[in-house]
Amino acid sequence: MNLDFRPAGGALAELNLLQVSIADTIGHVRLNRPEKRNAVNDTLVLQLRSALELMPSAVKAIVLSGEGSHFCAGLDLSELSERSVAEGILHSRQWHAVMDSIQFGRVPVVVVLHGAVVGGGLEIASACHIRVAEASAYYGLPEGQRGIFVGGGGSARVPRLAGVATMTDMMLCGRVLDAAEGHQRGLSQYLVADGAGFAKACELAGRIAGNAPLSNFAVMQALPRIADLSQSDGLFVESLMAAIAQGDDAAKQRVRAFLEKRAGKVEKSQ
Ligand code: 1HE
Repeated sequence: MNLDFRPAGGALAELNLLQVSIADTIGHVRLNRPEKRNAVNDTLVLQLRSALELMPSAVKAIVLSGEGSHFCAGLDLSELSERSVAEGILHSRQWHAVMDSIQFGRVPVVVVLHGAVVGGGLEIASACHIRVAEASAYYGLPEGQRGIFVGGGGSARVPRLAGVATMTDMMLCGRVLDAAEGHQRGLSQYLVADGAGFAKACELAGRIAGNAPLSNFAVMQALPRIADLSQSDGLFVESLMAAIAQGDDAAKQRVRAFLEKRAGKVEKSQ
């Protein structure tokens, strides 16, 4: 997919630890601190939230990636040393707010993973909706070795992807999963060759951007919440969401297009 990404202007251009560009309905946010392996300091985590919030309304899907040889080395450990307990809680809650702004934001985020996806880097990845891993990607939670615990939502999100046992192994034993193991355990939905991740992510973002906005909204907002409910409550919420989505004009037009043979069929991927 050949998209003409152009650097974003205005307030988005001022986010100095990110590179933000836009091509039509797709926004691209790149972590841009390669000299520190995209380690996430307080400024970077807040800029990430700002980038999502400031995206123009024409943007319907976002691709997130990392500059340099690694996606993200996790929390910037140089900022950790002098925090009190209370400051530690607030810091973690700030990460939670930013990760929620990814997961429950306005548009879906497709993340491209390469090299180290560790600690807070894995927490960011697990807050995104679609994970495309390149062969070089590897996953670790070195918090166990650093004497700390995950604080950016990892304990809630990583087990939902890969299971409590895998996360326990990663934290207690320092187990590092390569791209193939991570894929097998559910950390990525797509596994591609090195260098192919961005194009794949753009292709997927293009498809997502072409969906009816209310369908994307339902998938982002309702699906993870239904998964946390009892089956009975979840099914009731599903009925509400289904009725809201199908009542929308976009749904009516799309269903009519299919019935009038103007819309694509469901076909096997190549
Ligand atoms: C950093 C960080 C960092 C690199 N905080 N400065 N995360 C970790 O425990 C992972 C720590 N990082 C690493 O294991 C390695 O850096 C990598 C495997 C990611 C990359 O290795 P490499 O050889 O390519 O780079 P490097 O030489 O280790 O690092 C380059 C520079 O980035 C160097 O700084 P310099 O001034 O000496 O050039 C490193 O110090 C710096 N750097 N990673 C600070 N993480 C919300 S809670 C989440 C909790 C966590 O994420 S804990 C896990 C933290």
